[in-house]
Amino acid sequence: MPKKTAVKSAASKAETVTIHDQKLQRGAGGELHQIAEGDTPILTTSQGGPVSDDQNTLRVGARGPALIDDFHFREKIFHFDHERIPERVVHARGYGAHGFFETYDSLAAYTRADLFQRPGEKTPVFVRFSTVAGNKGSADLARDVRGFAVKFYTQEGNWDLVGNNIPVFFIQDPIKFPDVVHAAKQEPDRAFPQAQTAHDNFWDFISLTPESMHMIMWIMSDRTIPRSFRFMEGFGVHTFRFVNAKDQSTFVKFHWKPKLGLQSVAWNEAVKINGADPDFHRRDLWQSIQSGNFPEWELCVQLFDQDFADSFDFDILDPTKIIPEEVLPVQPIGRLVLDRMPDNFFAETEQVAFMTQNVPPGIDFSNDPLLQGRNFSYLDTQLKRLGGPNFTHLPINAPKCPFHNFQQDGHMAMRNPVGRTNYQPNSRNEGPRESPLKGYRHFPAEEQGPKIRLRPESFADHYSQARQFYISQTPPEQRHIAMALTFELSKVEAVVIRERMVAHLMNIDETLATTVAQKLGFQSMPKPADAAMPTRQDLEPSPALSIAERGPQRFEGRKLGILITDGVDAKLLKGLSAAITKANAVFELIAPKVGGVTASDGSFIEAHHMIDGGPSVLFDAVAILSSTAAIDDLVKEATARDFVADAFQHCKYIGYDPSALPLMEKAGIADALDEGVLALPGEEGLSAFVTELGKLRVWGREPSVKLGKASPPIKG
Ligand code: HDE
Repeated sequence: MPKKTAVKSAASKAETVTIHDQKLQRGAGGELHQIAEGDTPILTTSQGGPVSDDQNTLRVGARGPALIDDFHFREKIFHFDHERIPERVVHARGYGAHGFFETYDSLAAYTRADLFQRPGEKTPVFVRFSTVAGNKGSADLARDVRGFAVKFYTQEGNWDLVGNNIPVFFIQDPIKFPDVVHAAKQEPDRAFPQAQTAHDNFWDFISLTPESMHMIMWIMSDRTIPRSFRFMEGFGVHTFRFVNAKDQSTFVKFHWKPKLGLQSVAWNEAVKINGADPDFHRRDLWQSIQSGNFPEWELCVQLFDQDFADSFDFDILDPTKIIPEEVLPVQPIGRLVLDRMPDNFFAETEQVAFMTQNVPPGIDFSNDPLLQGRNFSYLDTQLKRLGGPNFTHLPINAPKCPFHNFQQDGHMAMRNPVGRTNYQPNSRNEGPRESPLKGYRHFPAEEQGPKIRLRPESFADHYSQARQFYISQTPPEQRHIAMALTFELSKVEAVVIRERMVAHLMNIDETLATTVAQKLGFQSMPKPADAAMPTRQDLEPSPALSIAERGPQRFEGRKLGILITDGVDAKLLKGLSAAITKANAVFELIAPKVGGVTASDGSFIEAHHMIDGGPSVLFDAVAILSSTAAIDDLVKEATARDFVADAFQHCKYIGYDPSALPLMEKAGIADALDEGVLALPGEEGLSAFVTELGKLRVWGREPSVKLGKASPPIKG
């Protein structure tokens, strides 16, 4: 290789070249430079110094060692090296959006919180959805609890309602939080599995923690594999207090209800989505907001007084319990609309600092021990994550109402007081003052008792509500719980842990316990786990706990995947897309090759995906619109066969035109066609077809494609 040592200036070697309309200069080593011209701003260092060459470090000779004089290189790399801040210990993977909350009616009778005083009042909000266990780069469809954290920028300070999509939690005391999180995350020696609870550590901890059984029923249900953030409920979990202007308190539990209804995916589908599009939930939120389909939730409350609390079956301070909606109705008090994506993910979604202790006057805490523990933890964690006490100076965390105090200095201080007076009382009459009337007043609850480490006896029933949740599910949902438990426990190596778990299930539902035991290959059933309190059999099922019971019965907000080929019936395709759009749903076209297809009328139809990149798991329902001429080629594509077979086994609706029947045959479903596999009607019937899609899934199909025949029962 020739060694060139001649030293010339870059400019003297530069040659102008044009590549795809881009005018660039080529340097001596063949590298391309974009040079500022006309009004283009000049690249500078962070100190404002103009940069002449951003492609080559400063060296002794063209092939010599680098020089420490190169302050531009050093600054650039220094900044890059420090781009990351610690990811959240839990809820590391998240996605956020801006929007507003609109109050329906005045709640002045219950709370003096400013945002609830005036009907129609709009309060800006920022919402961050998250998974819990996975690291920042983990996939969206992990089986996991979802965070649902809302920051309301009220006129009297920020209110953070930091909730989850599940209304109960694993533990009753915050001192166990590090343990449950350590156990759930990847095992410390091997650093896997990532974003999964299907491993020994998690189930070891859980099987030794009966208080988590209610939560286990929820996380093994379809709630933990939501179709999208838009179709999830949210819960404040703890009991809070509303406090009115007369300092009277009402207990309150918060619920978020998605306007488009609840929806989840199937487990086998979730696994495949994670491969096909690990950003499935992010993309869904991004696409719907960017296209003007703003997701919406209603904020609902359950309000109750001390008498209700005293007479209710369980302790209202216990975060492993709910108050069923059938016992105490949820009342809508306002709506949340998300209508704007952040301009910058890091600045907003990553740096947003939620804290349960951010409450405005009129909202107060109960003695739920978990809530009290959280009130310590969230401030503490922000200091570590955001690097200093001034994280409220970041725009995403700053209040949007006037604020004044004497706090000063610290790392990265951006709000710096002016003048001489930085304390009060002061005799100069300068600076802000307290307001006993407007300021936050804690509810003066009377407290007494010995200083003690003791769990209340009223927290001791760990199985009754777990059972109530299970018996409130439809048979397909119960099947999913059994399948999820089987899958998770099948990944546990220690047999004793599996047995301990099945022993707990015996206290919840014997059929569930037996089904799981059969699938795990048990030869005999273990004895039920020792219970502090026997499981109550008298709690009525609560239909509100089932997703399937409350299906939306409409396809609005959902996505149809239409597989098309050359020769597709142009009129049918046009009619189907119009019917989908009319139902406020969307569709995407999938074609055998990149680009698109030529339709029956000779027009070219652009496709959104090539079949390999658009598997049916990405859609709520599918339609196959092929042509007699193209079907032979299509059936040869393994991905096309998977498209149909997966849609079928995930219990989706499948619409097809007659030319697609050979594909059904090759996909192995031609003999199993049921009420969810529909020959597409003529144009006039298409809107009825789309109405049918509103049923979302044909769960009745599942036993024929999934669990197979029941194994013979195990003797106890
Ligand atoms: Fe959290 N939790 N948590 N948590 N949590 C955090 O705060 C904690 C709990 C929840 O999008 C951390 O900023 C303790 C229940 C959400 O930024 C940390 C306990 C519920 C988010 C923390 C709990 C939640 C967090 C980690 C038991 C549902 C994400 C990073 C006493 C009501 C917020 C951070 C976001 C985040 C502590 C239990 C919801 C470490 C100690 C129950 C949605 O402070």
